[in-house]
Amino acid sequence: MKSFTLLSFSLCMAILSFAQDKAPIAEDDYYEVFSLRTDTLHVLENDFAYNEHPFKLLQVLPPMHGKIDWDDSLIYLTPNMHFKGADSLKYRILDLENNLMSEMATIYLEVENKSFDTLNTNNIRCRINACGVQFWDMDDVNMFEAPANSGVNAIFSQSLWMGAFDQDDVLHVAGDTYRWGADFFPGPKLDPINYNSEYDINWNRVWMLHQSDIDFHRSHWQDAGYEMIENISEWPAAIVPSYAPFYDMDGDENYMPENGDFPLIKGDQAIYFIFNDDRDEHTQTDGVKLGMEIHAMYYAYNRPADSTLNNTIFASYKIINKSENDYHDYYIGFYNDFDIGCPWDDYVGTDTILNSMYGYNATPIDCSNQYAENYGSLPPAISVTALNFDISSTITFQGWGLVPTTDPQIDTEYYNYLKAIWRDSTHLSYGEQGYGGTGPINFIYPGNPATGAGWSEVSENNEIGDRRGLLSAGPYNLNAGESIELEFALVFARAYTGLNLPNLNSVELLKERIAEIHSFYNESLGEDEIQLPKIEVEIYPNPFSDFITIKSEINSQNHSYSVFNILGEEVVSGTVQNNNQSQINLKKLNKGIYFIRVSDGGNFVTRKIIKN
Ligand SMILES: [Ca+2]
Ligand SMILES: [Ca+2]
Ligand SMILES: [Ca+2]
Ligand SMILES: [Ca+2]
Repeated sequence: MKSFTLLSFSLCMAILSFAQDKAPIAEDDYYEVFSLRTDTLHVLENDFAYNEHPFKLLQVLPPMHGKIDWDDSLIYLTPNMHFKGADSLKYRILDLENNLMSEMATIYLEVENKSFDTLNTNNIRCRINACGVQFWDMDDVNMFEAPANSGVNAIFSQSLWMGAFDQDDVLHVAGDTYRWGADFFPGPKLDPINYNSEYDINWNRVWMLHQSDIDFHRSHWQDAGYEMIENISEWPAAIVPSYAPFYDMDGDENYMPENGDFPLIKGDQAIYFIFNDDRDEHTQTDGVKLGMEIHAMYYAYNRPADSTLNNTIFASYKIINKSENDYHDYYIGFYNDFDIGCPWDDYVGTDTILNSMYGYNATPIDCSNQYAENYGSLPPAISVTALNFDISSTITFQGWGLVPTTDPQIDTEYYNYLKAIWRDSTHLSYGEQGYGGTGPINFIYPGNPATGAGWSEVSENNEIGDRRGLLSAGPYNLNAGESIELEFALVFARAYTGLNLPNLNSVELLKERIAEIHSFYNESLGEDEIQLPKIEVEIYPNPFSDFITIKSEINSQNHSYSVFNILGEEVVSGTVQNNNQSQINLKKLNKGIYFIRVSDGGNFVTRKIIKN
């Protein structure tokens, strides 16, 4: 937090003598503040009243994105959880002797906030939030922009739902929609004694990394003067190793990036965060807490030549049961508010073969709307595609209309929807809009809208409108301490050609792309495993006293070694003469920690060594 005087005080002093009944002067102020942190604003320090009259705060108008409290001389400001950027508040002061008040002064704020960041490495640009509700700012603006920088969005929001029975058959439910209430909170599940404002500030955070940031760290961590970026030095594994995946270069099971350890991410760019359903009571579903901690990563590939990968966002959710309960009939759902540009003319569907629920425009030309940019004559389609699990049900419900098919109000209704059961406990059924149809079914609109085969919104000629949907998986058993990892993709397709109506051409292209994403995912399983140098080296003894031996199978003219101190300065180097086993004299080094790098001219390995 910084503040400075905008107008010279001495100039004001010069005109003091003319002013028996002049109003006091409140000068503008400037502060850098931080989301959720309460700062004291000493705004009167650059203000004055004439003739050294005493003065006090008279009126304070709050900022757009924060809460305030104030007394005669100080303002206490707490910026909102989800806002970042410029904001301002206003105040005036009162001369306590002549009772005149000042003009309004402005306090300009720059609000810093690490609770969200943007995936922007390919044709989709989206906002990722630490609290678990994705793509919108919890206020009015959403970002799942496709194509990137077009100003047009394909999804409004996404959030996690879950429900299960414990060993005593008590139902536990968590689920967010639009943050009217909240069931999920940023941060790990801890002993409640640790849930305080400091925890809230520290964990209201995401970590964004490019693979290139990590590559840079891997090749420069030993360089003198190297300063690693904050998201590498403060990767959550630095707090608790199990909080985030990392490569343990020195094998000590702790995340020490200064020793060459590095974060493990998927894709070319990733945003990582931790959230839980334990921090507070559930005010969205009113459900009983499950005690889950979720480690989530959204990631993307920058592949301009591959229009499928370049139009896909991936997500990975590792859900850890940190409670003492053994859960059964555990269902997990992803709630998606598809908004294909203009939200008032959309449809949804399910493709059970492709493990996907998708949204598409009901009409060949996207509607226009004062709030949202539209896609015009070539509306796209977008899916949520389960990658490493089978979907067990899909359903859509509305904010209005036939009561049993509207938004859930209480925990049992959220749990019903996770199992494709309406609010009144009747099951989703085949035909019309899935209520009162011809027999129970687990998936809504599984027909093909492009060909007209089966049950779809096109076959029913449904009224167009705003659509959202829930894609669920289960039932699972999840005992205390166990975890489950679910991965899905958000696949986007906008067809520019085709034999059908443009909106349905996009559905067909979407299905082709989903199939490609399934192949990519299945083929690349394991391929994302970190590519470590392929040279095998043994270095011993370690700790050592005077000599160390390098043993390897390298047959190269350029087989060399370098020894670095903990400041990254090279202290010894040379070529390895005998390729199989070479003893190096390190008598001249002081006792302490060093790193030895052995290279074959291309690859290298680095090991920590200790001189006793
Ligand atoms: Ca001031
Ligand atoms: Ca380590
Ligand atoms: Ca639309
Ligand atoms: Ca919608």
